Amino acid sequence: MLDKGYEVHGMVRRHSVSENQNDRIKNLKGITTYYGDLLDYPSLVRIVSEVKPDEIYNLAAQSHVRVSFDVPSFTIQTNSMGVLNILEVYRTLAPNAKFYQASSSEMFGNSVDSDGVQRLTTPMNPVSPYGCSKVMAFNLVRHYRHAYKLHACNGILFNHESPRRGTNFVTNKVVKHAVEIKKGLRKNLELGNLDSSRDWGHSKDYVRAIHAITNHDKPDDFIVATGETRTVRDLCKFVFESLGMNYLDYVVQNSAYMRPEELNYLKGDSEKIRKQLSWKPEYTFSI
Ligand code: G4F
Repeated sequence: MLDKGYEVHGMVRRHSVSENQNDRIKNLKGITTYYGDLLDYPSLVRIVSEVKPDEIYNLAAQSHVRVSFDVPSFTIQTNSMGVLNILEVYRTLAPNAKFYQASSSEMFGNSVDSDGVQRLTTPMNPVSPYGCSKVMAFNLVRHYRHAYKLHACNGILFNHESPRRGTNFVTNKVVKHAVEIKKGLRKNLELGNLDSSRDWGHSKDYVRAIHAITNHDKPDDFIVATGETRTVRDLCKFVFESLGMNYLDYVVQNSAYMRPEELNYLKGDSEKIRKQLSWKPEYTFSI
C-alpha cells in the first residue's frame, strides 16, 4: 500500500514488551499506528473517526487453527464479534469506504465438490472454532453489503505463506527446523498430521489479489488459490531434499500437534478472480 502511494494507518494491540510492539512492521516506514482492538468498540470509533479511511482492510484475527481449539471463545469473539464491531463502525462512520474482510478456505471444512475442488458454491462445513468464526464473519460482510448497500468484500484466501509467516505454522516450521537440523542444531522435526493437503500460495501474490478485490467496481466475494494441492508430507520431502536430506530420517509425529478435527484437503478454484480481475499467481510452490 505504501508503494502504491497510500497513506496507511494501522491498528495495534498493546504488547507488554514495548520493543515487540511494532515488530512485524518495523521495516516499513510511514505507517501511523493506533492502539485498538476489534473487541474494544470505542477504540474502533476513535480510530475511524480520526482517520476517515477510504479503504478498510480487516486482517485482524486469532488466526491459528490449532490454537482455536484451546481458546475457542476468544477466537469466536475476536473473529466474529470483532468483525460485527468493525462493520458497525464502518456502516455508521465511514459508509463510503471500501471494506475488505479476510475470509478463509478453512470455512469449507471437509466439503469438496465432486471434481476435487472448493469453489464459491461449495457448502461451508467448518471443522474448527476458527473456521466457524470465519463463516459467521463472511456472512456478516455479505449481509452488510446487501442490507446497507456497502462496498464490503470477502476474499476467501487459501493458505498463503512467506518468510514472515509465524514459525508455528507448518511451512515455516518445516523450513526453520530442517535448516537447524542441517546445521546440527536440532535432532528432529516434530509434526502432527502429515497426510492433510493444502493449496499453498505466496503472500505477495495474495496481497495483490486483496487490493484488486477491494478496488473492483462491484463489491463481491472471490476465492484466491493456486489450484494445486500438496500434502504436509510432500512439503517435508521437498524441503529436506532441497537441503540434501531425507525427511524420513528426521520427521517424527507428536500427537500434541494433531487437531481434534482436521481439515483434510484444500484445493481452490480461483477461476472467477482470474477471469474478472486478471489475477494470477507469479510464485509456484518451488520458487
Ligand atoms: O500451517 P497450518 O497451521 O495452517 P492451517 O491450519 O491450514 O491454517 C492456515 O491457513 C488457513 C487458510 O486455509 C488460514 F485461514 C489460517 O489462518 C492459517 O493461515 O497447518 C497446515 C496443515 C494442517 O493440516 C496441520 O494439521 O499442517 C498440519 N500440520 C502438521 N503438523 C501442522 C503441524 N500444522 C502446524 N501449525 N504445526 C505442526 O506441527
